[in-house]
Amino acid sequence: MATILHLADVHLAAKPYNMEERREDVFRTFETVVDIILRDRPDAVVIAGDLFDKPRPPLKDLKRAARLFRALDEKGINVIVAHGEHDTPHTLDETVLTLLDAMLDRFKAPVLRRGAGGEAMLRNLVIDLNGLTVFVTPFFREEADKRKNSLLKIFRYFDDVARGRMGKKILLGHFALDVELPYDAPVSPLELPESMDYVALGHIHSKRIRLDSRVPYAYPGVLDPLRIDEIKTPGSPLWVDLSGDSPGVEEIRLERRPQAVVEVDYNRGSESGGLHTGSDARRWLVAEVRRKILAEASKYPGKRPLIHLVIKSSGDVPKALVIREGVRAASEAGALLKIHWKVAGKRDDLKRGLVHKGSLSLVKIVSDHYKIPEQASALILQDLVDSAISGDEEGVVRVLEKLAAKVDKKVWESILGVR
Ligand SMILES: [Mn+2]
Repeated sequence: MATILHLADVHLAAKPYNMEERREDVFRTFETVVDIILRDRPDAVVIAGDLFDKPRPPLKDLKRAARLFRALDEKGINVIVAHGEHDTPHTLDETVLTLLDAMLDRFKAPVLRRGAGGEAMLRNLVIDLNGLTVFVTPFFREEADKRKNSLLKIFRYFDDVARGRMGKKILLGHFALDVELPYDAPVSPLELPESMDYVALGHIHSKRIRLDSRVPYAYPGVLDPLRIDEIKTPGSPLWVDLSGDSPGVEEIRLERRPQAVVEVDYNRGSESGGLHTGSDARRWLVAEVRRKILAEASKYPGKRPLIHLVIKSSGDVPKALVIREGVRAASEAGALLKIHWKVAGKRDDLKRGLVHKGSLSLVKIVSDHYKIPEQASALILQDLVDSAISGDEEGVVRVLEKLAAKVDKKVWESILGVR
């Protein structure tokens, strides 16, 4: 056992910006990786969480994924998958990953189950591959401090098992390390089980390769950038060579749909260059939107880039005009277009509106109910409103999940009237 392919944050069935083309992109990119796997035949493929974007992907997406994993299975490729936050349901149930595990011989996605005595069966989490042992960290939907305890307990068990074994050992898991992402990180690199040769992680969407850490670890990053802030730091699958004393890691370059950001600052148009009247400013805006989209798209001949048009303004923007001109220019240039509105002040206005509307303040209700500061409550509600306005269904789900994770099970039970 010498080489593994390490992937994470694939997010199959994601549909960024509600674009069918992007849903297809995510699958295509993954299919490219599957072709590489079939050609180069690593001893194992490890996927460190968020293989699927949602716990219940559409059946057509599940079918398409199942075909790919069956192809790998039939060629004798071992695929070990950890659950991530996107593919773990909120209820204790089977998952699409445990379903694939049940269907395929060489596809393993272990979860923490309880035995007859109610004892957690940690043994299930250790996958033996003939000279390579993969220790799969289960995903815990718990608050950071509880998660930390659960993880440390499991790491201790893994260390005990690993010490008695020959061969190479890999820890696989979906969580942040505090030095990489201080927010919501349950553990530090020094708390990783010491007997591992390599720690294959997922969750952080920008690539991190830390082979000089006490226990070498890496995050491959997101397979196909999903959000505008991920464009400049796309992830890549990692070839990990474990034949030496320390692991060697090589990034696999993938071709993806080009994505670029162009920005139009409406303030500049309305203030400078003598453009004082509203109609002059609007003419300037329309011309600028068109010019920037065409110029950017021309950098990718023969491709169909996704152009992110960011409109900045400190006041009202004629949105319909921007959308009409943007769509027209993008279609002429053969590009996909996503418009992002950065209209300053709007956020604060809305927040104030949420706080002060009469005696019933939504912000106050949420803050009382979830026992979080009003500021946090306002931000969460703002995210919810923003996502809803822009038709970002996944954004809405993310916010609701965040709220759900903060609430004690007892509270939900009382809300739902179950005992
Ligand atoms: Mn992810």
